[in-house]
Amino acid sequence: MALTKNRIGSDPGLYNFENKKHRWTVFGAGAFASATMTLTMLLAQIAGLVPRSLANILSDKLATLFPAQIQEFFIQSIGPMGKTLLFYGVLLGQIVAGGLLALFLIWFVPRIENSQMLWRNSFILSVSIWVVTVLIGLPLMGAGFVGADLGQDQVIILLSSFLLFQLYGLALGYFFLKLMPESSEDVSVRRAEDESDEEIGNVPGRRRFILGLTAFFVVALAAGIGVGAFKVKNPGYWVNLGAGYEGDKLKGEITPVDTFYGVSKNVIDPNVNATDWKLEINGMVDKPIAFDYASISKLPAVTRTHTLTCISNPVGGQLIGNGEWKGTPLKDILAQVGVKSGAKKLVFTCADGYTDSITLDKAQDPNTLLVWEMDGVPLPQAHGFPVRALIPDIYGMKNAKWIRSITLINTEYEGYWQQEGWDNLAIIKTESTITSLQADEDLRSGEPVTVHGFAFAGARGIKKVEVSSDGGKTWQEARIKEAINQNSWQLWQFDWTPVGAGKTVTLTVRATDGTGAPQLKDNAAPFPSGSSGYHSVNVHII
Ligand SMILES: Nc1nc2c(c(=O)[nH]1)N[C@H]1C(S)=C(S)[C@@H](COP(=O)(O)O)O[C@H]1N2
Ligand SMILES: [Mo]
Repeated sequence: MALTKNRIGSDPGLYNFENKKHRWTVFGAGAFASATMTLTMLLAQIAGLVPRSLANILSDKLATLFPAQIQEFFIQSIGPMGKTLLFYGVLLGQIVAGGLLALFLIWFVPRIENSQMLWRNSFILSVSIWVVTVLIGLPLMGAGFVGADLGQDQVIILLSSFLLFQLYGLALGYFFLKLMPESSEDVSVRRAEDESDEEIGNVPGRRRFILGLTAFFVVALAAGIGVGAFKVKNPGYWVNLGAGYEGDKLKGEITPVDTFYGVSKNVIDPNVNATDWKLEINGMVDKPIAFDYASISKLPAVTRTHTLTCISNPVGGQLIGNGEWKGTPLKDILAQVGVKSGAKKLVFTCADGYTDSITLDKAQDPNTLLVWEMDGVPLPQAHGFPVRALIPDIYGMKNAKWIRSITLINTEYEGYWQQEGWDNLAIIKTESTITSLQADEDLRSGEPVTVHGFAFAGARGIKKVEVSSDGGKTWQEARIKEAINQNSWQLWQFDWTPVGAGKTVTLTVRATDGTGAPQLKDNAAPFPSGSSGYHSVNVHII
């Protein structure tokens, strides 16, 4: 006889756990309590009440424990899924941990005399796990002592995690009372005397309650994750392929916003509220300044096309897009704050905890912008609302989104991806891609086709694009369309008449950048400095 109201000596305790039989019930109460907390956490995040949660911080940290090559393998193979799966794993782990903590509690306090004692112990447990999380968990997750490295998020994360753990404690007490075979004193006394545990455990209402609750949490958590994925237009995916491709066809010179590729380290991107947001420019400056949304969007603005591409983009890949952005040159803001002599780098710190740096030289480039509009609309959440950076000639990685501060420093700096071994200069390599032909497409012998594509060499521009239809023995020049802007890709066309029905032909493209340097021929994987090699497509002549 165990969990039921039971007479032990003369003291009728509410629960006594000396019988180990009901461990599953105890575990279940803890898991349900944790599921309640997890669901609330997810909803608070989707609603934008909290920018990130401990689950995000933990899954980010876990991801970094994989060697960079393995991370790269996951990005290339299951790109959109890798980080999402990891995050789900953390949520599941959080629910299991809630169950284990309930077992820990009854191991520690094997007899609970009355409901006051139950609530008191749940409270002590929830405060203790918060204290342990803050003092030990956060530093282990790389968030610093008491979350010191969480920047502006420190207070909200400490507070929200405290409240969430309290919710766990309350829910634990509730589910204990609900799931124990009986909580009403009279009934349980009688049952303890008259019936076996099995019969009590089989009370039909209890089984229905457990099944119903399990179904509720499965559905609600799945819905929460689903809504989160939709609401943050970049579906929270690690990588959202886009590049203005439809199938393999490039849609146009300017990539529509809804097909613009997206890359973020987050499963759920930060939902920044423009009214509380501010951007601080600080560090080695004469007059630190903070902009709010209204004041930054009133600064003198320029509109520029600028191609963004990810350092993870494989040869011929879709992590590239050309946007029309509106914002202000960073150098004008630097002139306003006054850069102290000796400053070497600028560090961007973002609402999702992401950081990266650029050199002061790059920051002074007239084409380095802080932007708040993309293709005529306010910067979409997925692309960094309210403000992101655009850095000419440098891979997307350093084009920080959701920026909250820009700090001038006189040392080297390694940002989020550099700590994983990615290149800290990240200069865009010259690339050229065939976009109008599908792999293994059939083309009629003797019928002329126009092959299309783009070429991009960062700020260096494109001097020449050539196409080969004989495996690189001979090359013919393609026509290049003039760039809209120095930092935008260039479209090219090549007229070609396939001949010889039955043959398979490989079309290959290569470009020469504005300085006369040829595109690198040797294949390189994206890690650590960006991919290289020629893009080619096989077609069948019929
Ligand atoms: N704050 C923040 N900025 C970020 C990232 C991020 O995860 N967090 N990802 C970077 C990477 S790797 C790339 S390629 C670009 C992608 O920008 P896009 O999603 O607007 O295309 O954003 C960069 N800026
Ligand atoms: Mo990227």
